[in-house]
Amino acid sequence: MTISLRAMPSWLVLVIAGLWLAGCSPPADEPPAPPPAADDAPPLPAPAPEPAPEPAATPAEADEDAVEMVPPEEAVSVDDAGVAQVTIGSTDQMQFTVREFTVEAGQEVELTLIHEGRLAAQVMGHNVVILQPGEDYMAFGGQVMIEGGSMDNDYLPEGMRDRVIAYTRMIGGGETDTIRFTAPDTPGEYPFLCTFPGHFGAMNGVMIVR
Ligand SMILES: [Cu+2]
Repeated sequence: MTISLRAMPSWLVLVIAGLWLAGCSPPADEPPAPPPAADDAPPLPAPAPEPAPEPAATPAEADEDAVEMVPPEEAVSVDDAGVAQVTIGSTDQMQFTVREFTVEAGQEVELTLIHEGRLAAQVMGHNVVILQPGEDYMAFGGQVMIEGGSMDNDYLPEGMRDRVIAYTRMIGGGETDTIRFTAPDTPGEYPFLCTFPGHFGAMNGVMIVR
């Protein structure tokens, strides 16, 4: 365009200049273009990760903490020599697997205590102490500490042993102890317990002699 500015009125020059400026440069007060949405937009909720498939609980896992109890009628087997074989499990959950078993009066008994747990005897020791009839396992268990029970005497103080029919030693996780004794000639109910401090409330049972 070859228009001489001199030929135009000065107001027209200003108008043309204004239009030219308006077309070429953005007005100063125009808000800046929004930044790319990725930086500034409210974060979209992250897509939920695929839920990991729940491992199917096998019966063994589901019952991991449950103690497999042995019913009284299955707790004793008599071997070829006529000896009553009794196996009592014990656990880190402070439980016996056998709470009742029956032997004949005067029968030879071989009793095995198994500690099925992992904890040491100092923290989760177990024994089986079978008491004379008429003894109360709660009273007996409570008296053990008063009479000087300790790991050194298997929590069975010397002064209390005449109230006992038979007893195992105090064992820890993975250990076993087997004792052999003759069942009393007198039929009756003979309480048993673990004498580790605080265990007798949960760890007790009865040997029935018939
Ligand atoms: Cu115990």
